[in-house]
Amino acid sequence: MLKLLVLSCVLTGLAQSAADQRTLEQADALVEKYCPVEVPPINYEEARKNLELSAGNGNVVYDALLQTASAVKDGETKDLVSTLQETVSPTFAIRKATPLLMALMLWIVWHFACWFVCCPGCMRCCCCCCQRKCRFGRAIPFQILLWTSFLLLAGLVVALCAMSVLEHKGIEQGIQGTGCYSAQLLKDTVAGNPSQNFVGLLPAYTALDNLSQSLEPGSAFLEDVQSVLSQTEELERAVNLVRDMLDSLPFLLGEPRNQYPLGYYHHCAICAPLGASLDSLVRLFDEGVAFALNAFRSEVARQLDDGSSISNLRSTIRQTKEPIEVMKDQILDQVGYFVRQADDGFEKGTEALAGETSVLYPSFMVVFVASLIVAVLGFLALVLYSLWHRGGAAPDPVPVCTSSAGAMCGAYIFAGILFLIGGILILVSMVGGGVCLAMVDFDQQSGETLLESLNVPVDDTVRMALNVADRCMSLTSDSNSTRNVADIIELPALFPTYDGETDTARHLLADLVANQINGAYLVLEMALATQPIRLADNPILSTVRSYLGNVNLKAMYWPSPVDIATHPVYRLMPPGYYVVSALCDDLTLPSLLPAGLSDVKVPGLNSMVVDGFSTGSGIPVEGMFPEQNVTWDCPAVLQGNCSASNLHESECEAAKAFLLERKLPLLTLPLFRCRYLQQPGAPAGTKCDFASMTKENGTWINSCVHPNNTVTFFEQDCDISEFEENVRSFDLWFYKIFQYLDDVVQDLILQIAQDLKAIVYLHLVDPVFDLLDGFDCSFMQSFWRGLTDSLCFEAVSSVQVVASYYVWAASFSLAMVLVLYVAWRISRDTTDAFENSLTFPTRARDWRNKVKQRVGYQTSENPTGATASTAPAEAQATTAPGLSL
Ligand SMILES: *[C@@H]1O[C@H](CO)[C@@H](O)[C@H](O)[C@H]1NC(C)=O
Ligand SMILES: *[C@@H]1O[C@H](CO)[C@@H](O)[C@H](O)[C@H]1NC(C)=O
Ligand SMILES: *[C@@H]1O[C@H](CO)[C@@H](O)[C@H](O)[C@H]1NC(C)=O
Ligand SMILES: *[C@@H]1O[C@H](CO)[C@@H](O)[C@H](O)[C@H]1NC(C)=O
Ligand SMILES: *[C@@H]1O[C@H](CO)[C@@H](O)[C@H](O)[C@H]1NC(C)=O
Ligand SMILES: CC(=O)N[C@H]1CO[C@H](CO)[C@@H](O)[C@@H]1O
Repeated sequence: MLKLLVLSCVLTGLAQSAADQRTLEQADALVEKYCPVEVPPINYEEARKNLELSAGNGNVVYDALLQTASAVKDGETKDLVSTLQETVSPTFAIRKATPLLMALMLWIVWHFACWFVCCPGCMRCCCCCCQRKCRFGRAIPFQILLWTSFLLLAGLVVALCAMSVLEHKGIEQGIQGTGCYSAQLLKDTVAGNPSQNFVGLLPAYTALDNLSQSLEPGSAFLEDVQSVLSQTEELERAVNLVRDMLDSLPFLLGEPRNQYPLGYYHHCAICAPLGASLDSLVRLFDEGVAFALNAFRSEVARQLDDGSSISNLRSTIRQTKEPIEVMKDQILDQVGYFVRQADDGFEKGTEALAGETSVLYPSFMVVFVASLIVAVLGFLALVLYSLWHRGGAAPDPVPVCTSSAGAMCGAYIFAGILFLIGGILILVSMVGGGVCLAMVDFDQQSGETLLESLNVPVDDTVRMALNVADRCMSLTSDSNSTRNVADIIELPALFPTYDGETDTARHLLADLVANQINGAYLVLEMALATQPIRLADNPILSTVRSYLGNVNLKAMYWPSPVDIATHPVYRLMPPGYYVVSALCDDLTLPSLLPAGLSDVKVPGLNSMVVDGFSTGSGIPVEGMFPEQNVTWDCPAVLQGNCSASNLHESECEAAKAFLLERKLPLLTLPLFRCRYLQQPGAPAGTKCDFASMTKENGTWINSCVHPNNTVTFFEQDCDISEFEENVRSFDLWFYKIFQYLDDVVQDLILQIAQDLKAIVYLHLVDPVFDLLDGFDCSFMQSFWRGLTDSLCFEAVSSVQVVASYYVWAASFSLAMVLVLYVAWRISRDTTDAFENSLTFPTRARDWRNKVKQRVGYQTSENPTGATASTAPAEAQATTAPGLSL
């Protein structure tokens, strides 16, 4: 059962990708077929004005739709028609509806007028008044007027129809452009567009798939990483050792009991400056190659070796794959319409309008030919009129009247049809213009409003899609804001601080792993470029080591004047003794010490008790006792009676008390805290001796690092000599551990900075960054601009132009009807005037006589000349109804 399920999944997957492939191929073919389109340069301002004009003041229908929607949302009952009635101004409605109304009117009038025009009998019944013999009909000025107005109107009609033929190109190009840009969009979206920096949804999907595969436990990538990590483990050991030793010394020096032995009124003079000078060594190490190298290695290990962050990344990738697949399917589905060759595709849908099967050109040609025919008919009618019209002297020959009537009816029908077509086209361009304005102005806000008004629920997914569309496609969106989908798409945050918190795809994909590793590598690169690789012989280290080697702590514990000055007894001690150290002898401190200590002459206890000394400013300070009156064995014995002192007795007592109670204990009691490295594997409290750490046959042994690559320390109380030894030991420690570190770095630098970096970047960092950078969706704006250019600014505006041409042509054609009507009317009136003496019965009798004559082949006299013209009139009467139907 499970197998079956998996099989069917795989099969649908295959089938789907095959269908996708086919659609892509069709898109390719369509791009070949339709692209490139030459869109003539567009004056957007003017084109927009035209669109607004045809869509109505600020897009009337669209506004009405939105108003209706908001009204319905507010619970009012309202429909689109009533909103339209409220919002549309009467002038606008009249302007849009006039051509159709004209067509309707002409159609109605036809039934009353044209047969009536063409039926002489009725004409006579209605307009007896008009039956007269016009003399001016032959007048030259009248004829010139007639001809000029006719030629002008006919010329205009034919020219307008000819110009409208040219417009078919705009419509066809617009539709071709729509096909081209849609196919291009589909192709770019799914397969990618390197020139516009878009990777394509299919490649993106594949890349994510590859990525998640290489992150599966046990993948070749992870195994490679593992092996390099284990080969370079020693670096971590060395760096941890150095790091912790560097931390340990400040601990030692900063320990309060070492700085101010509790209650002993002395402070450590070297501790603070030594700690400060250590800072530059710590900085050297922290910014150095070894540390950066280890940081990079540890970052890789942290991200890839331990399960949680890699499984987070895997799940993020899975999450990202989903919307990408949905997007791909949506695009293939929606835009696929423009590409599919099936019956419901765009190509089939527009067959009639574009391409070889287009009926646009033939239809425009038919209209044009019809206009020519109408013009030629009118021309012929006027020629006949000019040739044969007698100016009322005699009845015109029959063709004069019939031809002008025919031409007139032709022009009339033509005008009606053109009004109808033009009216329809105006409505089409009004709706098209409205849609186009909405497209041109599209942004997230308008998209949301439109969806709401169409009653489509706008949830977070739709909002995200709209946001993407807004930033990617909208022609009005801020050009400075990002066009990278990875920055736009929001996914549920990995560690949300509140319910429903989201985060951009870029953060989720990159921040987790790639950014961290990349950041660590950038630091390493920086260190490699600017820092020395070896540190053991670095001057900063040498300085610190020389400080450490020259430490003499007994000479560096100095009385704390403030404490003494506030003590009830000690405050009587002469201030000259404030500079006396805890060392028995005087000492001039070595010059290789931090400033403030180097070359300082420090008086010792002997000078204080017996010898005296001079301060830095040269003032002599006497010893407490004359030599013969004291028993002094530094630091064990001090016996002297202050009554035999060099000082006042009280001063002497104070100094003596201070010496005995606060100075001598410093030298003998375990007042200090020492800090030792724990020997790995030994009972707690076993010191690890730096002497045992040696380099043998190229490898370091006994480095005092635990198997878990850390070091541990322990502390214990100690006297000042041990403490001094403790501090001084760091000199040699630093020498050895930095040697060790340098050796390890030298061994492993290539493996980490090149091999490990190459593996991780090839399989993880670069793919992630490439993917994220390859999501620039600017190509969608090109699509949208191309689509609006071709569909709106070309096709719709061409339709609009054709519509106005036709309406004008129809109007001129109607005027032409008037001109022909004048000619016909004159001719008709003259004819009628010659007939007007005859009543209907006489005409009937004549008719009978004529029939008799024809039947009997007899010639007989015509009673009057007028009857001769009745026959043609009758003939016309019989043809007229035919025309009128
Ligand atoms: C995905 O992996 C396959 C083979 O492992 C490789 O051929 C293909 O180029 C990779 N695709 C991407 C986008 O990395
Ligand atoms: C876009 O950025 C440029 C420079 O960064 C700035 O001069 C311009 O004002 C910004 N435009 C907008 C619309 O923010
Ligand atoms: C110090 O000397 C005085 C007299 O010189 C004497 O009275 C006193 O007892 C002596 N003090 C001590 C502690 O010996
Ligand atoms: C170092 O090498 C020498 C000779 O090659 C050998 O005798 C000695 O045992 C080696 N020492 C260690 C610690 O391996
Ligand atoms: C490493 O091992 C030592 C000794 O076994 C132990 O004291 C220390 O806590 C360990 N450190 C870590 C980080 O596990
Ligand atoms: C100041 C004082 O008392 N000095 C005495 C020191 O000791 C000698 C003898 O040892 C005396 O002579 C001094 O008077």
